Amino acid sequence: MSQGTLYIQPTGRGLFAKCVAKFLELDVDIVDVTNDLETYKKEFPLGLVPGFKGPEGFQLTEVIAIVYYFIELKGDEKIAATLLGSNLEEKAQILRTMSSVNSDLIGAFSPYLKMLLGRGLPYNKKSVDDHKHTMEKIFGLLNKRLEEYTYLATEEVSVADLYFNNFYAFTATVVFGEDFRSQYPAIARWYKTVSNHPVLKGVNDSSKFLKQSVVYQAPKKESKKADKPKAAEKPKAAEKPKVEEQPAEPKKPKHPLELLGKSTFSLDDWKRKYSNEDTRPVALPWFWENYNSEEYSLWKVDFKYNDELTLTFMSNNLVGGFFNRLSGSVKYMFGCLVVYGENNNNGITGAVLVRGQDFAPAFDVAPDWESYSYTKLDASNEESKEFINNMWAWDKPVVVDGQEREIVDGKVLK
Ligand SMILES: N[C@@H](CCC(=O)N[C@@H](CS)C(=O)NCC(=O)O)C(=O)O
Repeated sequence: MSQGTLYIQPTGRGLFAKCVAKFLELDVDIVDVTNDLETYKKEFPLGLVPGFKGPEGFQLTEVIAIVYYFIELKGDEKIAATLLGSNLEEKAQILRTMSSVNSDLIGAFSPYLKMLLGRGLPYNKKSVDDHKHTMEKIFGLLNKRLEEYTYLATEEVSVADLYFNNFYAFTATVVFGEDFRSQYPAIARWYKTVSNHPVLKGVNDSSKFLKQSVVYQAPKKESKKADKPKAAEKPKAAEKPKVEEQPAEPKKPKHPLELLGKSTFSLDDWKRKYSNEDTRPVALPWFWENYNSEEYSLWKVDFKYNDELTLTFMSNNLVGGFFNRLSGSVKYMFGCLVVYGENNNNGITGAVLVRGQDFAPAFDVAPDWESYSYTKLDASNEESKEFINNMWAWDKPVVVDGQEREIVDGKVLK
């Protein structure tokens, strides 16, 4: 019988809990909740991952509790003594290091990352500097420990080494470049040794570590004379963190597209078809039979700054945020944006149906709408039609710059 279900996102803490479960060869089912946090929250109201559900209603959150539980659950005294400590003092030192990394260090890193990348928290220089300072202090202490000892808490690789090792790789992949890491040479040395431990072997790829640390780029000043400067003058998505997580609100009481009146093509019927019927065999043929190109236009939508994207789940979250901010216009729109590629080499593209012949009145309710480019698609052109079908069915690789790229994720705007 399965020993339970571990709910994760495929990076950071979730990834770590999964690696421990695998190493211990536990019979635990792994569920990635990235795309369905709402269902996850029904059972884990804080919505924080990882979470664990064991037999008979036993439930855990908190990564430390989960990995400790897994290690004890294995029932192998030798493994438990090595990973969790073999006497009172060792046990306490390991727990202390785990706790400090998880709360002090990651507690500073998490808002730092969000502010720096403009993903979810407004940029605040003082706060970013404070968080960086906290992290430098902790990195400094850990580095000092590793100048004198081989491992962080005991004389062997403990769970604290493994946990910090995995976190270190994450920071090195998303923000901290060689310039930051080289300040802590003992940690860099230790990283190489510990990343070969069976729990982590092959999990993180140091060839993906950044050379240069990511720095925040202040938004460019907007042109004074126009309320809506041209796309080229607009700041990039990552430079507009202040508006990143604000919900979209229609600026005027009436949406401008309301003026176009009621259409003969029923967008609601289409959304129902799309949601309830098989996409290729039923929904798409219905769409092309009923679509009215005078009432609605079709757009290829591309994120302009694909080279700034890092982890695919973060790209997908970016799309989710964009769609949330489009909520003021969603009754005039339908579409899908997909994420193609892999971590540190991915992009966002898609196809969107919009009431009227212009994309702007629908999209401009989202403060970050100019981070995307919009190309009108001609529904009488077979190639365009094929692109739209592929984006909405999202079951085949997408061709980008002549290359086939796998679609890894996506979101529906409806
Ligand atoms: N204290 C919790 C924190 C878990 C946590 O913050 N997880 C992140 C992912 S690593 C998360 O779920 N973030 C989503 C959110 O903050 O809503 C633990 O250590 O397990």
